[in-house]
Amino acid sequence: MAFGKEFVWGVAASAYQIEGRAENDGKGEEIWDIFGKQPGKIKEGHTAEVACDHIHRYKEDIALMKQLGIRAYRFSMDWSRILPNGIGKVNEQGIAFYNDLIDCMLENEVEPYITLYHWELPYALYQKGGWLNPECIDWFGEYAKVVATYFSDRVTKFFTLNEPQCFVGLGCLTGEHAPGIKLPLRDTFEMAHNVLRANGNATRMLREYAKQPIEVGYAPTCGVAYPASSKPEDIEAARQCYFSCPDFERWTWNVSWWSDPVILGEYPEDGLRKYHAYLPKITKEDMKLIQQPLDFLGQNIYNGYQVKAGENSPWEFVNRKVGLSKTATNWPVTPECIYWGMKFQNDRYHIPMYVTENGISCHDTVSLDGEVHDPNRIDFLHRYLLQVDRAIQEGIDIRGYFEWTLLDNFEWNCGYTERFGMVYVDFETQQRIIKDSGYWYKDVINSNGANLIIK
Ligand code: GCO
Repeated sequence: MAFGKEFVWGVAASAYQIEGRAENDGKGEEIWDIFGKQPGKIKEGHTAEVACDHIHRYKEDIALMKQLGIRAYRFSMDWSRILPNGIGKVNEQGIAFYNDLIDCMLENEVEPYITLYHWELPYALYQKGGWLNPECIDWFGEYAKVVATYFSDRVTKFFTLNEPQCFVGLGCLTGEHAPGIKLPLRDTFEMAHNVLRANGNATRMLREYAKQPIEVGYAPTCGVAYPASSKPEDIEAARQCYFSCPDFERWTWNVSWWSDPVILGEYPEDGLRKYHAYLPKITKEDMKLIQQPLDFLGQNIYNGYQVKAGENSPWEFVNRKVGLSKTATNWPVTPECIYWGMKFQNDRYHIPMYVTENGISCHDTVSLDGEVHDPNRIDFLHRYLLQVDRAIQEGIDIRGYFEWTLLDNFEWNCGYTERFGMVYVDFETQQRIIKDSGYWYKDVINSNGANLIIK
């Protein structure tokens, strides 16, 4: 196995999905609170009022990480817990919670990786137009300044945004996620441009107000186009498809539109042509603000789709083989996609990377023996990690792997109907039960991947 001794073995989670509320915690409302109150938006009417009660149980949860030998925790801070109105007055209770959480991690030798924004938009800012209001550039910068001011004395790794593809696309183009609106196409492109500028400003503010040298990255996602064969023409077809700009109805499911400006300093040519009629004014100053240097790029990779060189087109989609393994969320199990995704990203951006999310929802249950046996999750992670190792063996600079996720939690509009955790949560009692995959991941970490070798 090629995992170096510095390789980071972590888990990822997000504030809204696990924290819940505490009495008079001073936290402001956010878009998911309001969205969840609308009938039919969240499966079975579930809400995140309690979630995993992490706000009260974080010491127990960090102790679980320690027990499993987990070395790093990519978690998000809830913007509305720190700045209840999004800007202005800081909520001291929110600061105290995250101070305690970080101190608890450090005491348990778990390195904190902070994500500033994992979809927790303060409702007060949404009422001012949210990401569609260009003032979001200053709002996000102010929030980043507060986080750097209070936490960068102990935290040196930061991610700015999690998956703009989702919070712009699902939130404001198709409306399946909060705030659940369907904006005119033109507005979604303006929003995306604001988001990228806000990302640049937050990156700049983190660095300016950090108490010590820090590293900053960002964590986009997307399904991965990967080749149907090892033929060079199929590989090139997959690469082209992966970085292409999709048609309008699903345009945000896009790799290059969200990463080229940040890393290469310009929007992809084919997107500028295709989306021309819907684009906002884009200035040189905008592009300079967007292209703040990053120390690493995160990638949330779950699955992909096969393409081959087309007869009369650059690529053709290849039908999935009949009976392909699926997860409980009905996502395909496509381990090769993580190799090809990291390879293609490396070839284009030449930047250190982390797998910032990878995991699987399974039909987990507590068996008669009181344990939670999840062989499908173990097999899934094993196959994907072998592909991560394959990429590292080819010299791709992958710094670490954050498994999604430690605890079964609030899976957005699916509520608690999906279980992604390595630790089972009984949502009636909040009891945690480490699943077989949690103990397996402990062996992966302890052996630095040596136990992945198939004898
Ligand atoms: C995402 C989000 C996570 C999800 C996880 C499982 O990638 O959609 O970052 O919050 O819960 O990916 O869907």
